[in-house]
Amino acid sequence: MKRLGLAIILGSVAAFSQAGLIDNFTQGSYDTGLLTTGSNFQWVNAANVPGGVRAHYFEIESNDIGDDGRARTFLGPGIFSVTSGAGVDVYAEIGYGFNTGSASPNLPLNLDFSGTPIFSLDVRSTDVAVPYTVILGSTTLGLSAQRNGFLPGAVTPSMNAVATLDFSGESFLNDVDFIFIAFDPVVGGDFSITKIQTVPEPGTIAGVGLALAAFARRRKKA
Ligand SMILES: [Ca+2]
Ligand SMILES: [Ca+2]
Repeated sequence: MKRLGLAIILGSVAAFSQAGLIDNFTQGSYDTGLLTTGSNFQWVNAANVPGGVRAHYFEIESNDIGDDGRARTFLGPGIFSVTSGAGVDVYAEIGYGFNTGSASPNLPLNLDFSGTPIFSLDVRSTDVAVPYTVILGSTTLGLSAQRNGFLPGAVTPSMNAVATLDFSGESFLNDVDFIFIAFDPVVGGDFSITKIQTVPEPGTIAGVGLALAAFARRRKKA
């Protein structure tokens, strides 16, 4: 992480809520406009995301030819989009559990991901694969875990592509206080995502399906 710091702050445990949808980008518009240098930090109010605030950080890492970069969260279409011109290297972060104006997580979300330990992104478009990092943590328990992956390359909207990272086995998933996601596209790289959610392990879903099928078979016999 570069700007959204993750200093652990002890907080009190509030009411826990079940996880699932984290963000579908239908609330809280954000647009850096064209940047050729420097960085942009924004906290956007979005009532339907955990904590009600989506923290954004966007940075021009390097720029060879004076072209432009852009980070957008569109209101309405439901897209978080990062684009960069040829020769421009950008970096973007999204955070939840950060109060407006704070680069450290200080708005404990108290989410329970224990039944939905798979962190899932709906990927609308990419040109080339995009390295990304997700950090989940509990400020109450002083624990966090990081996973790294890639958004697949050459994604188009009709592909319904999904990128997942597995946090199962982490001991603090019943008290997730902050969510941090960093995207580091290569030079000229673009991507857009439409949904962030946590989902059950595939085996859990299959198990439920098998149990239902067995139940249906028993009912038929009876
Ligand atoms: Ca907590
Ligand atoms: Ca980059």
